[in-house]
Amino acid sequence: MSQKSAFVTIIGRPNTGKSSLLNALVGERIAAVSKKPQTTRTKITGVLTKGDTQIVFIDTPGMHRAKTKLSEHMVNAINDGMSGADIIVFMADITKPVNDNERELLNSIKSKSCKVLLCLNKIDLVDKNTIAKRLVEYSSVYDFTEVIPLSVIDGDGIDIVMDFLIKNAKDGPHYFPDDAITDQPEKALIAEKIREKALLCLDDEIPHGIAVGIEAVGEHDNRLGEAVMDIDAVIYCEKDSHKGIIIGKQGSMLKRIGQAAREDLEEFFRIKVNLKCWVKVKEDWRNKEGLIKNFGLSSK
Ligand SMILES: Nc1nc2c(ncn2[C@@H]2O[C@H](COP(=O)(O)OP(=O)(O)OP(=O)(O)O)[C@@H](O)[C@H]2O)c(=O)[nH]1
Ligand SMILES: [Mg+2]
Repeated sequence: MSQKSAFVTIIGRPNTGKSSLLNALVGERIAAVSKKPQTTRTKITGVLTKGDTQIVFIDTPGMHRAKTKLSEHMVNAINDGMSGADIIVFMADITKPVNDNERELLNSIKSKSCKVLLCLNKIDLVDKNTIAKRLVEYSSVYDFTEVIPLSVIDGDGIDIVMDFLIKNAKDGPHYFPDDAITDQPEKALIAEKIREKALLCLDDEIPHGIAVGIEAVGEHDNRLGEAVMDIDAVIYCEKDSHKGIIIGKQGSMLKRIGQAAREDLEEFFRIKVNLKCWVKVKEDWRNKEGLIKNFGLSSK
């Protein structure tokens, strides 16, 4: 049987549902998803092998104007993610009109020879007229290979996206083992799950300043002879006042974040988890190259 493969990079403005699509296509929650823009900070690889075809997905941070050193790395990660793509999935939020960031991003890919699929996401939130209107709007900016309106949340249209990708895969080797779902190291996956829960629980202002470091991962058998995964994690923030909020009254917020993260980790790794979380302040870390690198967020 001949093997087929394709590198598929998902790009678009923040909060359009790129990571949600990656998770839906791969069938596992690899990438953090939240309603806050700029959730994804670095490129994240997801892998799906169906029969003779392997699709390697690259989820990227949402395109935005860089304001911190971290944002510069995020924007680099987008370009880096696109460099080897066979297919680009341009993800748009159908509830919003095309904006300048998107025009710029689309202009920048005009010179590329790869196929470009437009996914108009969140059709669960609009009527048929809006779908038609956006279709015309986006098609006037770029000559897309195909346009698929979808709702990742409802699982509506995912199969059409999948069919398009499989149809457009080319003869080529499988780059990952056929049962792989990601190339993210275990520690990175754990850190992202904890950060996702912090984003979920915390106010708008703090989340962008949060990073999660995993200090140790181990395993032991409990008294019942069950395997337990031990995780020591540190949630970093930029100010003492933020530290107080993350810990909460008598530790209530940290407990909430930790509990939600533990449940998610147990489901993902299918093992009992003993998660210990601390909070530390690293002032202005988003502008410090050393710390950005430490948190695994450097694009270099
Ligand atoms: N209503 C609706 N919401 C959706 C849909 N798909 C994703 N969302 C929501 O949109 C928000 C953003 O989703 P993400 O997947 O984190 O978006 P993203 O494009 O990866 O965002 P960044 O990483 O910040 O660039 C989340 O609250 C999702 O639950 C959809 O089909 N319909
Ligand atoms: Mg994302």
